[in-house]
Amino acid sequence: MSDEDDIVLSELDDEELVAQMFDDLYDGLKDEIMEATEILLERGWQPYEVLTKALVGGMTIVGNDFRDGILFVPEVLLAANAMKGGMSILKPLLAETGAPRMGKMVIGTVKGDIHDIGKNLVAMMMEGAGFEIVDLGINNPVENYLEALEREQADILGMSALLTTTMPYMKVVIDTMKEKGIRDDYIVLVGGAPLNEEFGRAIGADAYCRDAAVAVETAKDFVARRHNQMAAG
Ligand code: B1M
Repeated sequence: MSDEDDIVLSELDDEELVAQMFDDLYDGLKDEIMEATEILLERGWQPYEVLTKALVGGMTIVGNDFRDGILFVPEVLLAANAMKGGMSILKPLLAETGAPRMGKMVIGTVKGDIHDIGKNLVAMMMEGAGFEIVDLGINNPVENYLEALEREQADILGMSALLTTTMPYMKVVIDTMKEKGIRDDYIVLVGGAPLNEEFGRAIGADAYCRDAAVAVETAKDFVARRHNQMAAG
């Protein structure tokens, strides 16, 4: 039996428990994360505190190591899955307490493209960082994006493309938004392996995001800027 097996989560003090949750998230241990989430709530932690201090805190470490090439896709998917376990407990409570949300993002892979692993990772990491996600799945024509942005009153549009043949479709979506006079109502973030910053600029996106961690940081930056602009104006 390893030392890990001997740890009784309920016997740890708050600080130790949060540190243990960081480790357990990193190792993708969903049951442990769910148990620890329940324990913190029983101890009187607010759902939003558990989300930000324990789950998002742990996921930030995962995101950084993913960005730096220390963790790889399978591990990140496991960590994201463990996080989802904790989130499933917090979600109804957060809705009740009306905790502040970071913003809402509509995300989908563009028309003609069925790659969704990267998009799913972005969605999970964004959710972990406190964003509300509306996932449109794969193979989305422009109408899907526009309809969802309006219906959901979203703040951010995220588009993913993995093929050189489908990435130009992102420009079709942005150009249509311009034609309809709604382009500046949304923060538009794009990503996918064949893209780069120059492409993002050329098609009129607000930013190209190299990976899921960058997507989270970029979204946070843009939302903060928006809030500041609104406060100033
Ligand atoms: Co395909 N595929 N594939 N494929 N596939 C690639 C993309 C390819 C580069 C492989 C190769 O030839 N070396 C190549 C594209 C070549 C090109 O266009 N220049 C290719 C091809 C050709 C094809 C088919 C055409 C093959 C065929 O049928 N002849 C076909 C296309 C089908 C279609 O879409 N219409 C096809 C099909 C498939 C599978 C179905 C088998 C499978 C997809 C399964 C799935 O997604 N459910 C698949 C896979 C797995 C790949 C590779 C091997 C891996 C992609 C992946 O999941 N990476 C890929 C080769 C490669 O990229 N090395 C390849 C892991 C993922 C975590 O990374 O998606 O880059 P990524 O996401 C990152 C970032 O890019 C960023 O964050 C993510 C996380 O860090 N990001 C965003 C992504 N989206 C974002 C959105 C954002 C922000 C950031 O919004 C804000």
